[in-house]
Amino acid sequence: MYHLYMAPTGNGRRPAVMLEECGLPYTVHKVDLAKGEQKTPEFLAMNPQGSIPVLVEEQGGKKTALAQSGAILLHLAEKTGKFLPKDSAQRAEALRWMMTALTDAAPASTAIFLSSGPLPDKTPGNSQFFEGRFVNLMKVFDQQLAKNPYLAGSEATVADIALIPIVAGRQELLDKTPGLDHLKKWAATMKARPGTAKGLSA
Ligand SMILES: N[C@@H](CCC(=O)N[C@@H](CS)C(=O)NCC(=O)O)C(=O)O
Repeated sequence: MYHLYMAPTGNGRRPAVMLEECGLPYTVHKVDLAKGEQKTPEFLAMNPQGSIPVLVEEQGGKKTALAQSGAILLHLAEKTGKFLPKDSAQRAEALRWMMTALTDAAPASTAIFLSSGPLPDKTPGNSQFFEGRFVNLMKVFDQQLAKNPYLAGSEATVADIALIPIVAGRQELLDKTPGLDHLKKWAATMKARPGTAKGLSA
């Protein structure tokens, strides 16, 4: 049995999509970030970084907590044998695009969020700058998706599960951006998958 501590953000929903797609049973525990619930002693005992998501795994009376959405995806992929190709070259490709989503696209999306609110010195130029950076990255994913229906080939992998919450969270920006047809088609395909749809609504 799994317990997912999350908030309705891209990072929080990523493991929910993976759990759904793998068909694993789990309970969602919503963490109110605005109230600082991620900084309570109970939460910090699970993740000293004080951030969501955290996946708690209960097995044989033992509980283990795992933070970082990317680590959660890989852990579940290894456990279930799903969404991580066995072939070494395909596996490398899946990991490459998963990391581009997690280490490049996710922070670029976070920068848009920060410049629209929490950043102390805001100017409209900042938001435009960060939106431009995000769209440029999306063009790279779009080029890759021109070659194959999914990021690492003909099947969905951890790469697609890593990226979809980011793209879904920036729907408004992407809708007003011309082009990106392959990325938009891929997003529609991903969102039509029942597991992904359920995970994205967590
Ligand atoms: N790289 C981390 C990012 C986690 C993260 O930034 N979580 C945010 C919400 S999306 C959070 O908990 N922020 C609250 C805080 O840091 O106090 C992951 O992918 O899990």
